[in-house]
Amino acid sequence: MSIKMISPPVPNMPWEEKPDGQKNAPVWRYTQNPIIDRNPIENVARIFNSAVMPYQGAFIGVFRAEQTDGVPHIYLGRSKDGLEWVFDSEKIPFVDEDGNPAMPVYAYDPRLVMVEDIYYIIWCQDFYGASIGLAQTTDFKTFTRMESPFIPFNRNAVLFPRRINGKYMMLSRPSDSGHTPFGDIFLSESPDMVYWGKHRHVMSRGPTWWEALKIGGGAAPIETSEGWLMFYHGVTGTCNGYVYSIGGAILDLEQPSKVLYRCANFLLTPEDWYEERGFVPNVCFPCATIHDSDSGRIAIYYGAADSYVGVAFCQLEEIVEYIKKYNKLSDIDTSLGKR
Ligand code: BMA
Repeated sequence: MSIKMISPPVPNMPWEEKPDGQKNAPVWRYTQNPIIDRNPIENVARIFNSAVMPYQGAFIGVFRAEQTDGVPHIYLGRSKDGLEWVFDSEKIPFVDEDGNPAMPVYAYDPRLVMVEDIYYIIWCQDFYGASIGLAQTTDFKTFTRMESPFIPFNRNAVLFPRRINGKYMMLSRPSDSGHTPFGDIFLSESPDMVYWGKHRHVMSRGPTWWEALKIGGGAAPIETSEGWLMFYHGVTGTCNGYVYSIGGAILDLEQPSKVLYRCANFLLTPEDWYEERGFVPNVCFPCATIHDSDSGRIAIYYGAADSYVGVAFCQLEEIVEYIKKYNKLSDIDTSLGKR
């Protein structure tokens, strides 16, 4: 392989070979999708938009669980193969720094990222308006809330898996208090995971139509020899509502507010029944990947129609080539993102 993934090998990651006759982007769905059905546990109606990662030879994840009262919270799940998941019966019991219970009012679209042996959960929560929640754990038993990185309104935050030039890096999408008919991806840095600043603009919505309305961070970027491979979501507005697709871009390794390549085509768009039909139809919403540096295999975990979790596969070299082949950048994307 000429393109390298700079991360540990995960030889037991879930995988299915590319089917014959694959057209368009080299991303293919797991044949047993969706991997999580409706009403997966008591008091939870749907699990979607969730993040997973390797842990102690198996897999662990934080799951957006829409409870039967309609309020989303985060539940922990474990899996031997990354496909069949067993969930805790209660939501994650967050505590504050003194160990006292500190539950968010609601919590949705969690991401899970390890930086220097600490696992961080990043999600959207109420902070007198929708904003970003942050917590850390080292053992998946005690989950300690941290300071909110940003004031409202903000969504779709995800951390980079390592510091860059000594700083923690977080992507996010400033928004409004509702369903946000606009939105670009921004980058913020922190020396300590408490104070966030040096904000930079990364990417604008559009120019191509599938992502014309808004874009937002998805999975934690994957470090590769070509740059940070980022799977994100892009939204188009139709006369029948928003449609969420998965896009791909490659960011500069040392200055990730600079976009090196950005694919003009979507990589995955709602096509199958569990993506087109559900609580919110036509949503493919990526939140995590599991990837193996030895084989270059990547499994993308995405929420489908705000009702299910789906998995799609791709191969590093093929996906990078596809992103480069259909690369279309604006001056705003390639600049440092500072005005
Ligand atoms: C966004 C978020 C996502 C959701 C999407 C489609 O604003 O709330 O959680 O998947 O809308 O409903």
